[in-house]
Amino acid sequence: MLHKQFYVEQNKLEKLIAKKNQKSEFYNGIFDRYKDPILTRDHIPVEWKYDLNPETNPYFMERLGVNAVMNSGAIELNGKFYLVARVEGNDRKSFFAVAESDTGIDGFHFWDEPILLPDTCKEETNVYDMRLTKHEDGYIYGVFCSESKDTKEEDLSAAVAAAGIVRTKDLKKWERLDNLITLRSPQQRNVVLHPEFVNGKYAFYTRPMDGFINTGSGGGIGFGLCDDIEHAVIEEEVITSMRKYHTITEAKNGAGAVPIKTKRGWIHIAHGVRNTAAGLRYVIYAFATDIKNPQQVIAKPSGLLIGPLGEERVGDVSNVVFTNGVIAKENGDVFIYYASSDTRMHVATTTMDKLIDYVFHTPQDPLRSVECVAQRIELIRKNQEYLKEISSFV
Ligand code: M1P
Repeated sequence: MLHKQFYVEQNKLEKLIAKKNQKSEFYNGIFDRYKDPILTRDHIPVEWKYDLNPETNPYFMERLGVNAVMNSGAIELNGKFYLVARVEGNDRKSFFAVAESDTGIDGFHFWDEPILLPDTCKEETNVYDMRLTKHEDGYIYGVFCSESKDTKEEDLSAAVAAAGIVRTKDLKKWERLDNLITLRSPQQRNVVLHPEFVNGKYAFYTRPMDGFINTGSGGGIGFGLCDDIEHAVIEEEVITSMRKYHTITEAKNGAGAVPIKTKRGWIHIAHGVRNTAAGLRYVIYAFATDIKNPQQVIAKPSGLLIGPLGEERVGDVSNVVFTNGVIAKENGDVFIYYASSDTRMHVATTTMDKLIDYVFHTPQDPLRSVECVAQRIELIRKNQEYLKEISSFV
């Protein structure tokens, strides 16, 4: 017989999954936010955490708790929304699990079991932050951070980050390929596979780093090509989107979701990091690159697109929003999946037309306070003129 608490927990889970999500009152004309997170540790199936047998678990205790559900890759398949979520156990190890929804804003529920990746990389300790690319070669690729202990350093927490690569056709059977090798960069995180061939080659956005935490001389988002995806090696890596002093990307600049193809160029939803007295602050921003030459930045609106707001500000790693998954539907609807404070998943919705307008018509960051004020005064004066003009018609 099942413990009576099983029914309580199962009921809570079913209610949570059935709860309809609603747009919040937040407004900026660019995207909508929603009242509820879409995926949290409370969405984890009961049988992933508890031993249901009263003989071996008489107190109905959690045996394998889950701490957080965050940074999720996203993909649309046959009209359904799928997230490959980063689930972090109470033991600090992350793993991947597929959750699906019919609407993209609510109803997300996990498949029966998390993904068990082929164990081909014995030194790997942790895996996280998968980006899902529907590539024109017919496969769905998952590129993620593969983390191992840095045995060359004495510091116990020293680690090495590399880009792991898997591929699938159905999100069920996963084939592990060799980790990406970048000849010029010792470490990589936030690597994204471009969905199309570039000059007949596989193209990656990279984020070279000197160390595990510090990007050091790693100047921002890089770009490189490789011939063989099964043994991917990037010989030449160029920095296409630099970090900049006193901007949202001063400390780190990393790719986020797989870029969206639009009539004006590739739109990238990425993350920028600055340092503060309270620690690193992560925000989401957007930019566009040329359709034929996806390493060339052609538009970069000023500042952040999504910053942590309200309850999003607090969590395991506070003051963080992070994205590694966007779904752009054929009808023009866009779903930006983002995690707040390394704790829970949210969605922001917009449309392709709005995103294009935002990216190509928001002014650029002039990089100095005095010029930012001049930019704002120009807007105010134009508005004053316009208000005068329309009031003369009344
Ligand atoms: O804790 C914030 C984020 O830190 C890392 O991102 P980055 O490599 O840009 O510093 C990642 O570990 C990410 O998972 C995490 O959300």
